[in-house]
Amino acid sequence: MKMIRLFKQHYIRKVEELEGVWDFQLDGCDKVYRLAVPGCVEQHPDLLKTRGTGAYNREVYVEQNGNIRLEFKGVSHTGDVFWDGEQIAHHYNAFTGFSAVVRNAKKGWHRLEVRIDNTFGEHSSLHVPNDYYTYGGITRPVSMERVADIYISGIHFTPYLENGVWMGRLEIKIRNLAEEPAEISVESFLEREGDGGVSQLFPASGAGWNNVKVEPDSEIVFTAEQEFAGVAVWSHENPALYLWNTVLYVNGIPVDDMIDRVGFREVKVSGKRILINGKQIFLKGFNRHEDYATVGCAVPFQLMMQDMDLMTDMGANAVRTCHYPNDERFLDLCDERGIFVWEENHARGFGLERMQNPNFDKQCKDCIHEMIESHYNHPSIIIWGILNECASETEEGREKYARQYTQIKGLDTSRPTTSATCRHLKDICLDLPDIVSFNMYSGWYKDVPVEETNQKEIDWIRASGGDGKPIIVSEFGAAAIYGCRDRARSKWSEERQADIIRENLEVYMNHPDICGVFVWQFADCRVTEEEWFSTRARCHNNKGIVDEYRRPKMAYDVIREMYR
Ligand code: ADA
Repeated sequence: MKMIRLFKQHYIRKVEELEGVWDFQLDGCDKVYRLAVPGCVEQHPDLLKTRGTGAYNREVYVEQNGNIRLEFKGVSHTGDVFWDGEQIAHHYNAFTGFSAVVRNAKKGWHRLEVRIDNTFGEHSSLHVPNDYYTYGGITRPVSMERVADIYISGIHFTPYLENGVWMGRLEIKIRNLAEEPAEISVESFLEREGDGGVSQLFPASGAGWNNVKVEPDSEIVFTAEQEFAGVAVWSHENPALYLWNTVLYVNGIPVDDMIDRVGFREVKVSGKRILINGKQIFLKGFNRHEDYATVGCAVPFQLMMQDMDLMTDMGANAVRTCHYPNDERFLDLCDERGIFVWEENHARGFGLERMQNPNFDKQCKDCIHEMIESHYNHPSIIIWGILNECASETEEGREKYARQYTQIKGLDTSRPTTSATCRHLKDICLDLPDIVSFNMYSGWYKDVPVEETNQKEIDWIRASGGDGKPIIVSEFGAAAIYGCRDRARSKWSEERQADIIRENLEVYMNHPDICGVFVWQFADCRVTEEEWFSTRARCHNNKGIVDEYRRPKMAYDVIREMYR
């Protein structure tokens, strides 16, 4: 399955996907493996528990002299890229992409090496032993592009309503690699997939996008506010998408292009409600890890599709990308299916000590920047989340939460923020986000009554900085081992999980202060064996509504009944 996105992003720019079989060697081992890319090294029977470093290698053919741009959608969890032996990129974090440009590559064969590292240690503050597994590998797609000296390096689209008329703010970033200045023009237009009706945008109003001089070795941004009268709106019920096509001309010659998919929708927080295009929504969601039996986190598109079909079959309208930025193809699916997305940066369960890792602040900052830079245009993303269950009960932790929320607002003012807390009755950060979210396992970790526990939590939220804000129950649920049936409905049976899910949903879906729920979790996922996670049965987090092979447990039908 050759696919980087669910639609074609370039007609002028030549793109080749480097999907296939690459050589792989673990450091210190002579054996050369032939591994699939994208893929996890753990997929190979010799490499099931790889926690180490190694190198992927392959030859690539450059068809003509010119600049080569390599894009890696995800290398887990640290990648170092070499072109003919020379390092051209370093990147930490499996869940955000990165790219590198090789200037003036010569026609012919070249050697591409990707060194990977999925070890734990001080160098890695976000990939740590956890209640999900960190694999090794080139786990998301890789592409090789031919770019001119001047090319489009990014396009952002912000839809908004002005006096009832749809507007769009367009930002088009152009990079000039050359040593001399150039004169360029940019043209942009929007079209509905399939119906070819094109609304010519620029240079309709001569918006100053013609014959602009770009200095050598620089990057400039073209911006414009454009009216879009009569467009179809993106919503859960009717997720209308548009292809936004931008073409770059140098001396009148089209030299590059970039297409992204956008949707006209507006997200607002109004009092205790979340509004999409002015209409209140109630989020009926799942927490979904990128993890699947046998393929690890390198979930192929067909299986993403199956996950989407199962979640929508259960009546979900939302998904939370716990606990890291997701594969763009899954986000493309959410755009197409009208599924609301809470996307969050990479963090799960860091106490203050882990937040004090000297790499933590920068690795979070990079992750947030890369997540928003690359996922900005997805209409399905309606909330940016950070720092799941981190040290939000401490002053030092609060400084980090505040810094990250500020960073997000600096990158995107069009979406509300939140964070899932478990610092019950002692969180000191609830005044910072637009939406307050909490994780609560009434009936599983604690046999406490759902209703009273929930009301106590909400009363405390209202009195601790969260007054007047929307509230989301970002996690609730229970574990069950697939196939474990018990008329006594004891813990770990499918019956008990179904009972706990029902009892929780009956409270959360009927509380006036709650505007959304996310079941923990969609599917069972593998966890690391270090630390307390080794107490997890089968070294899996077994709270899935389906198991790791997507086989439904009894709770599937309870959610299907209640979400629909
Ligand atoms: C936490 C955490 C999840 C998962 C869950 C559980 O809320 O956010 O990642 O670990 O608990 O299963 O206990």
